[in-house]
Amino acid sequence: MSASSASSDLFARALQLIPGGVNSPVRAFRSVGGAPFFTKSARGATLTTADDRELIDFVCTWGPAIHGHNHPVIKAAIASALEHGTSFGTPNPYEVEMAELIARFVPSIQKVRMTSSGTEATMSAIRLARGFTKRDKIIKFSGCYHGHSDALLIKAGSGALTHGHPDSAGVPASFARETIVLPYNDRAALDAAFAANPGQIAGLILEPYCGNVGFIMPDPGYLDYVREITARHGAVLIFDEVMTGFRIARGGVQEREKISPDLTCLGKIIGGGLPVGAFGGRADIMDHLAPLGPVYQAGTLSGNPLAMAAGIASLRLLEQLDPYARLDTLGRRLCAAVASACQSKGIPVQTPRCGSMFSFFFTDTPVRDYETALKGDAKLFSRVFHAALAGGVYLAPSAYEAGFLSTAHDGPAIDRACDVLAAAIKGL
Ligand code: KE4
Repeated sequence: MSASSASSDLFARALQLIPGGVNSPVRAFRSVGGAPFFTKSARGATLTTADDRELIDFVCTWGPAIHGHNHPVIKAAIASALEHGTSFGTPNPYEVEMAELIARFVPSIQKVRMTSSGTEATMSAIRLARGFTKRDKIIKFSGCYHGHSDALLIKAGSGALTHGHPDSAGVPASFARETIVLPYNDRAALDAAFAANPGQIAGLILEPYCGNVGFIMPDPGYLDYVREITARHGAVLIFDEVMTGFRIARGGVQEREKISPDLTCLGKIIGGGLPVGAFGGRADIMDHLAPLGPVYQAGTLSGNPLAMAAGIASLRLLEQLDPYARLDTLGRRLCAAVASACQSKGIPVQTPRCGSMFSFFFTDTPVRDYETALKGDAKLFSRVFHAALAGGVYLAPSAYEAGFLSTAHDGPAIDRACDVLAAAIKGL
């Protein structure tokens, strides 16, 4: 679908002053082709574009909108906080309530520090792991994306993979040398890395369920092995749950898998749609952070009262509604509709999913890591993307992203989306 006049006019203006016309690369539609639409409002499961098109949204602003867009309870919480101001630069009551909620939802988090993005959270967690262990090397995994800090933009997923630059320019070789990149779901590679770097690995960071190379889940026992080998070698285990936190389960993947990492990175849902990130975990590690310890980390808007109020409302709604079974039913319906339509067309497809997080890989090879994810037919994905968009359904504009559902997708939205996606595939 080419953007119609309003969006295309906005895009033309944006291109004059904003690189690629976007403030985050994956929004640019470069891997699926065509020009992006602009959104002027959002409510529930729906985006309203600048062209007055209504789209059923399966990006959910990349995860935060688990209750749907502009939820009245979250909106009211922001409005109430706004009465008292937007930013104080001092501690505020909301930060305390957020810290208590996070600690209650995620028991492995004994202490937590707020940031304003997921990137800041993971960047800070890496620095903390290095400061705590006095070691330099970090292990990450191909296709995992942890935001755009230098140490982690190596064989990264999400927009880096989408645009074919998993290793970003501008990262000095000396930095990259300290990052060891391993294949996900490969125990032998873990053994080899620790054997080759005895006493040098400060930490290991991974998306416990990968959401930035499409959606990939771990082999049975893999995460237990990661936990065991990092403990054995004194490396800090960091779960990047920026995307999966509070989405896969109330306590994230670590609750579902019953594994306690040393540190956890969070974001998205805990901001209720406002800028946010957080990292937390073992108190003996977190107490190395300034002002207590030698690892410096800071942020003007960390713990911002509006973001905290929105996040608190979002977490409290999760506690009140416990929507996970409902989200799982919705996700199952959507993936079944796609799988059935593909089967009727003789198109091979994988539809990996956990609850309300999913993706579609057009391949008959089971996808279990970066290499097998690349076997998916990205061109076919683009055709499905545009056919769905023409029908009023907005999927993530990349074969290397996860899709998301919200509680607002229940009812007419999921019915229509299943019909549109089935028709899109059958019409290929
Ligand atoms: P932010 O800095 O974008 O708030 O968070 C970075 C980040 C860290 N860790 C994980 C697991 C993430 O998924 C992300 C960001 N996710 C992408 C979506 N793939 C954000 C969308 C974008 O880059 O525009």
